[in-house]
Amino acid sequence: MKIYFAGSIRAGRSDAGLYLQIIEHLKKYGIVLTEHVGDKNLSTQGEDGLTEAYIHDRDLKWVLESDVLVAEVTTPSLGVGYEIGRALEHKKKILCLYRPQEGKRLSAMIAGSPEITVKEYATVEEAAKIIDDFFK
Ligand code: 6IA
Repeated sequence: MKIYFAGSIRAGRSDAGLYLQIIEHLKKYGIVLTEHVGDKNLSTQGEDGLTEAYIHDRDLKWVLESDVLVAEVTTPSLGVGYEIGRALEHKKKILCLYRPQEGKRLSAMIAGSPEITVKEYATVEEAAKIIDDFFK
C-alpha cells in the first residue's frame, strides 16, 4: 500500500510535529511516500536546491502512484488542496483530517465533496483511531 500524506508547507509549518506523528501511525499501513512533510527541519522555504517544477512533477507522480491520500487540512494550503483535487480526479481514496478551530471553517470544496472522507479530531490519539477505522 502506498500512502501519500499531504500537509501544509508554504502555508505554514505550525503543525509539522503533528504531521510527523500522523505519518508514523500511517506507516502501520504501508509506505508513506511523503515523509518529508513531517520533517520539523523543513521550513516554509522548504527543500533547498529543488526547482518548483521538480517538486510539482515529483509530487504529482507520487499522488498518481499512491493508493490512498491522507491530508491534514487544518492549515489551509493551496498545495494540499491541489493534491486532493488531483487525487480525486484519479479516483484515489481520500481521507482528510481536520481540527475544528474557533471562528474558522473548512473549505466547502473539501467538506462538501461526496468523494472525500472528512473526519474531525482533537488529539493525535483520535486521529490514529480515525486512520485505523479508515484502513480497516
Ligand atoms: O502550498 P503548500 O506548500 O502548503 O503545499 C504543501 C503540499 O504540497 C504538501 O502536501 C507537499 O506534498 C507539496 N509540497 C509543496 N512544497 C513541497 C516541497 N518542497 N517538497 C515536497 N512537497 C512539497 C519544497 C517546498 C518549498 C518550500 C521549497
